[in-house]
Amino acid sequence: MTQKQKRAITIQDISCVGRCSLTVALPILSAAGIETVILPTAILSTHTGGFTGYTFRDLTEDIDSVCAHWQELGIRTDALYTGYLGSREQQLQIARIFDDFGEGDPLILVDPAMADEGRLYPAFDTAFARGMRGLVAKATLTVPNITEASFLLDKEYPGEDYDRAWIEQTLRELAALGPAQVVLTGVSFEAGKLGAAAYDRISDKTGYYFTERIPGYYHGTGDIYSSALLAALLNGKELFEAIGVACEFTVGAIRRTAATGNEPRYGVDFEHEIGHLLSMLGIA
Ligand code: PXL
Repeated sequence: MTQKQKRAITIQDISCVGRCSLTVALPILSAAGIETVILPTAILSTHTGGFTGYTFRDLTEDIDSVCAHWQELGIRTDALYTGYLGSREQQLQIARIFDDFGEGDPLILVDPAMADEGRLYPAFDTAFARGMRGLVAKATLTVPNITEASFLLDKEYPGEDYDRAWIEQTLRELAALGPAQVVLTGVSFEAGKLGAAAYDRISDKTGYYFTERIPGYYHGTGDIYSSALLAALLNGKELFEAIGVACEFTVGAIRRTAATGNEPRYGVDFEHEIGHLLSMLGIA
């Protein structure tokens, strides 16, 4: 018998140009066979990294009524997935949505998309970063980069100056905030290699996956990573395998973009990697 199709609700902004947040989550999850319900939190002409003059329409006022309608319809979900959010108020709203759609114990993935390279994104302040901790506390899985982990834990950002012990301690501290599973992205212990570290609190296991490091800063790759990770988990991969699938997919998209010389602020060519993702998931 064919399995019942999985459903995910993803809550993030629409950056119309720049391949991040919903414009990557929706195609990646859909291609992986997951019915993807979207809850846009804001509409921007572009994302906020590397562009100036972008428009921003906040959709906070619409969120509660959209969810009320879904509740009337009895919508249930296998996963809730949040990324870039517009405001502190949205963090509180979304914490309530996690409760409202909590029936059946869905996987709750909170990607605390708010910072990179030691700095918060332009729209955010430390109150927002502190608020993100409250949302992470309600997650079953969180996927921060090292900068985000530092903000979540009020630790000094280590730059490149960390070791295995620091990573494993940080994974445990993040899990102690609430989520049983944690994936840290952007981890590197040797020149030319970059990857992810994962921790599962229930089994007390840690795992790593590394690929080639392609020099440069590419926008939206955190969102691509989290979306592919969720696609892998909802297709039955266990955490330590899923981190590798997401790494290979993301680096493949970066490699293609680096080869063309396209401007990194427009995001990476994940579209041509979708076939690769589906073959890694064994569904094409
Ligand atoms: O997660 C990346 C992202 C998503 N959405 C918006 C952003 C960014 C990163 O800068 O600005 C609006």
